[in-house]
Amino acid sequence: MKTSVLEVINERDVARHQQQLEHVKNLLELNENAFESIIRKIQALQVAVPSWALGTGGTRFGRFPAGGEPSNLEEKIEDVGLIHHLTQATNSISLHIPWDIPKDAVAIQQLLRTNGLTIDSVNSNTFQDQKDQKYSYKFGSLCHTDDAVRKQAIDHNIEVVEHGVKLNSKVLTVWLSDGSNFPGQHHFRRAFARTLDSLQKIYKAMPSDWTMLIEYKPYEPNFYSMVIPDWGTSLQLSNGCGDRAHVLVDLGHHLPNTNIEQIVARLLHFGRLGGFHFNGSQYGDDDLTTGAIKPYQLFLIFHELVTGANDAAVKNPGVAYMIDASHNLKDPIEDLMNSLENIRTAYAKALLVDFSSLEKGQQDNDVTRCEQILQNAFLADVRPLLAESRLRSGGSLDPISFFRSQQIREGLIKRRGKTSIATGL
Ligand code: LRH
Ligand code: MN
Repeated sequence: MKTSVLEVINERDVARHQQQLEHVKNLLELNENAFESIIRKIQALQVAVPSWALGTGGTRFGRFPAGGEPSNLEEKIEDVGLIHHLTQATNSISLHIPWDIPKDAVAIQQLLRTNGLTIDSVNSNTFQDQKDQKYSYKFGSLCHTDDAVRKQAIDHNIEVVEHGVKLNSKVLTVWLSDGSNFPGQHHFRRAFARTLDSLQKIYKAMPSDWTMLIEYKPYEPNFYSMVIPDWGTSLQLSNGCGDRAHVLVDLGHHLPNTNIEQIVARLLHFGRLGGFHFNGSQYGDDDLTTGAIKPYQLFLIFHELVTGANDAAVKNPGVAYMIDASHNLKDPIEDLMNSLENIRTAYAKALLVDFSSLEKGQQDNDVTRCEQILQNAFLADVRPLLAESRLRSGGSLDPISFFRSQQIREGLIKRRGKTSIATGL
């Protein structure tokens, strides 16, 4: 079997990697079992990549294409396949309908298999008017005052589920841009009631083994109120639909200084944490690289997930991990690999927390001790553990330097051109 370039380069760098790994194992005083268990858990953490984040994003002020962008679903699957090949951390892709309507579901299924991928969730879109659309969503969709507009939006979500069924997905993600820009524009209680009624109709139309994820957002594109602004509203809508409806937490959808890790703990307590859209932000829904701005917050979120997973009292369904970011400056593929690395880093550090000492410190209200225990884990260098996880899964020891050393972006530009545009944000 011909040795791949990736294997040759890994072979060149493995001695240095082994050295760093030994050093970290000693520093962390990890016995063999603990070490092996952490490596296995890191290998198992898979985060879906969004089909709408493989091109260069932009803002209303400008967009600076990277070139070689995928201009159809097939090329998007190819790019996620490449990211998974190098990182071994993203074995699924989220689709946005109608941006990524599969023309030939059977062919797409085959292409997914070839790339070791599956479809995790399908996302509906009632925040844009499609050219052949009868009614506009300018004043909302599932909350609209006009039955006909709500019916159009409900039918769209049911159509999205039908596309998902053809691709073996089992998750519908609903994010609504519905809201108002001025006081008095919305009757808040009636807008909520109409939205609940619409979601219940979609929920009833879903196959019985499907899950609905309801995503909240405090503002944008509406700037006075959003019909689903916070986790409490999303939780009540989930309760109103049924036990296969859960809350989706997009990290960028929180007002400044929100304690997101406590929201995660609350949703785990109620057993309604359905999933995440990971990204980084300084101010609003900036959709920057995950963990680029607040790595400690990301660690604390994973600390809640790990302690929740280790607590038999927590009855929460499986949590869907997805990235939802857009890349205004960085190469989209590099940025996604960066996010995957930062997410696994936060998880690996959370696995290093000395839980029994922390529980004792919390029981004794020994504040300093508790913080120290978390800091010890957070300040650990887990990069060799992540590299080892990738190596054992057949990935690259260093995905971004491999991507650059093999001039993969240049190759994509040669094949797809400098101006190819990817559908999405
Ligand atoms: C809304 C959102 C939602 C997607 C969209 C692409 O801000 O986070 O998850 O549908 O971005
Ligand atoms: Mn999102």
